[in-house]
Amino acid sequence: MSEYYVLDTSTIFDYIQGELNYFGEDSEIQCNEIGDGNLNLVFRVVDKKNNKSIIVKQSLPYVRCVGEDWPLNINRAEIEKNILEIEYELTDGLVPKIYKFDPVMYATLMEDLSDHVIMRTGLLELNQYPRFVDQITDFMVKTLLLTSDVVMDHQQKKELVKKFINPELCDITEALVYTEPFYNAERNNIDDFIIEFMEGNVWNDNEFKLEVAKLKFDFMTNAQALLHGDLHTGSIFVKEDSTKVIDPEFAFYGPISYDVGALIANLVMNYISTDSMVEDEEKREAHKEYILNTTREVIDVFKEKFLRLFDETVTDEMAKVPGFKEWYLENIIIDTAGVTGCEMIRRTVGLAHVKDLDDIPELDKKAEAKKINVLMAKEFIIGRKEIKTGQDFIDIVNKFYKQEAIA
Ligand code: SR1
Ligand code: MG
Repeated sequence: MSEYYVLDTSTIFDYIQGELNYFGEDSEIQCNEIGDGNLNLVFRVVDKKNNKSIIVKQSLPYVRCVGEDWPLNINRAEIEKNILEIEYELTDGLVPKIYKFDPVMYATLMEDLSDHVIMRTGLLELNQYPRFVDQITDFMVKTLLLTSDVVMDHQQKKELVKKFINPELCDITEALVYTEPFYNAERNNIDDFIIEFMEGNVWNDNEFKLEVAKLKFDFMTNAQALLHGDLHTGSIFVKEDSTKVIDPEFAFYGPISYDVGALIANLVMNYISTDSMVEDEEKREAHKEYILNTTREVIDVFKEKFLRLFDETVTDEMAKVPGFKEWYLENIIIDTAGVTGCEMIRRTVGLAHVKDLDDIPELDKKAEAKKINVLMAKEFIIGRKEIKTGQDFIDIVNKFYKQEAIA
């Protein structure tokens, strides 16, 4: 291709054949646009006869969920391709395999993972994933620790910092996660029932906002490791025995806590949603218990593997000083609690919400769930210095479910 154009279901088959000649002459093709994210087009093309399929992801020159009024650098497709290759290597395939990247069309042709489901959807259907904790902690520990100054040659690491400078996507996070939800910003997506509550509990609480400001500046200035940058349950594909992480277009060198905290927040929001939405008591309590155990284990197994891999791979002389690795990890967990809170608040009142909370059908229950979500988020942020273990995370969740409903 010599010029960029926006793909659609009528052009996608010829495009794939032109790039890869992927399908045979006898194929029976079905094409669908399956993207439900906020930014890009995603096509799934299947040859039903020969049981063969492929995914094509193309960047648009604007934010898909808003439209052409919000232009966005299409080069994010190349950042995503570059990081997927690194993550594939580091994690032995916990991300999709890339077949080809097209720098003119800003399109990536890659492995189809449709035998998996998006984790957010799977959790909302009350499914459980027995290999998830082991695989996602492997993903996080390997991608994060192995790209940090603890392990990498410092000059090579700085080359990666340069390569993965991602100003436009970081700007989105700085605005949508760390700024706009903390005042009555125009771009916020706020239910009427929560405006007064936000004024009373967040927007006028300067002591609390000071803690958020500290976390924001950590996000902007702490080039600790090569992050995924958007590791919520909508960026993870799962099935019974497999976990695959997708969509790392927000990747850049930032604080490790940003990836871990995004994941924990989305697990916690699923817990809150389950409590409000699932009527069958047995199913509801079983799923809530599964989510709490998963949350606890993600933190504890992450810590355990982090310390082990640290010992096996550390190269920096000063990082070998006794006590350093425990100090380093303790700060990551503290900030993980802070990020957990920020992600929970932005998914309640910021521009981009989550189905877990928005799909609660009864208005009263939705309002109560969103208020609990905000108050719990505040606890994660304000109390973060005391949060050191998986149990500390779930103690905060439990605290809210032992008290009476919030008016
Ligand atoms: C305009 S982009 C909104 C959100 O979608 C992405 O998945 C990121 O989470 C971003 O904050
Ligand atoms: Mg995404």
